[in-house]
Amino acid sequence: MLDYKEEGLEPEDLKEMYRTMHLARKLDERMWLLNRAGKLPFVISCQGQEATQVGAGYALDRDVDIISPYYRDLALVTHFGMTAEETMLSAFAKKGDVSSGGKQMPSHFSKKSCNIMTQGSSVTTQLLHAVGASFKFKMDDEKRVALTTLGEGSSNQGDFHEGLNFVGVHDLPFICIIENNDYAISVPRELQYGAEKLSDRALGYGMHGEHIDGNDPIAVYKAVKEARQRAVNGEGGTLIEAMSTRLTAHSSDDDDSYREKEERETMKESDCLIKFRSYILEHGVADEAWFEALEKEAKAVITDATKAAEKAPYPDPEEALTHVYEEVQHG
Ligand SMILES: Cc1ncc(C[n+]2csc(CCOP(=O)(O)OP(=O)(O)O)c2C)c(N)n1
Repeated sequence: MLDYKEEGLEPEDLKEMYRTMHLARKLDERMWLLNRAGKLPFVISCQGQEATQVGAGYALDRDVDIISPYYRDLALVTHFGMTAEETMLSAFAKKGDVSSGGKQMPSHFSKKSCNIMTQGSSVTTQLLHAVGASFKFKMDDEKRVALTTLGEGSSNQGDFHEGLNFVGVHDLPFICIIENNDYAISVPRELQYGAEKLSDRALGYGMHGEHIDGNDPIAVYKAVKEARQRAVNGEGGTLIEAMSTRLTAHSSDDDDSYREKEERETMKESDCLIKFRSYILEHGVADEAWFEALEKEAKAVITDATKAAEKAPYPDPEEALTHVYEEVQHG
């Protein structure tokens, strides 16, 4: 892992980053348990990708920048202000769900007040939304950036190439992170693309490209901070390929049998949460007691959130068409 001091980070920054990564991991684990208990219909995980997500979020300015995430970005949206209760309300498809009032699939995050853009289920469409936002920022001469994320499989969609070409032509304040976790559902990366590194594509779009260790939150923080600086300086977009490890199967509807047992065992060694915990201990940033207190705090927050979401009402059938089409005033 990179040296946090060299990147201008303080011990308190590392603790805040770890706290968000940990909360997202524990929320995710709780949702899988609830799924297996038959209480939640569907879960799709951030587990293993928290370092990329929190490192990136931490380098942005939450007050002005916009994120256009994908379904695996629970840690990123948690950093941007999605609460544990809001995550649970969405997972239980309840009326109080901030993203869609319980009408979208879970993990289709959005929260306008926190600059989290809405998303559809077709992969890579979120990239175009971020391109549009960054085009607006440029036209209005605003010092803001739009950041989007996606999996490496999604980087083969037409939307990806069209969107990044547009960014390159107009030098937009835009950052794209490919969270490369090696699989698209169960398809390994050698069957998804012929390139050695997806970040090399940046050259063809006329923008800066970087290939980084996505399991190191400090490396991701550095890459995104520099990308943000270039963007607000008017130097255009950045394509970052963050090599990550997806610790779960694609979703609660899939199994992990496409991976060899050996691979499943070794991937635990690259678990970003465990690695970051060791780093924090080794650098004397926090002690065991701090981690224990954090564990208790997260457990209490998640239990309260789960209870509140379980008790909350479902949307009324009459609401099926609200927030879907523009509401027209008659008469
Ligand atoms: C346009 C489109 N095609 C196919 C799907 C079905 N689908 C959902 S997720 C997914 C795999 C995406 O893999 P990747 O982009 O690598 O992300 P990961 O889930 O591995 O993080 C597919 C094919 C979809 N949602 N949208």
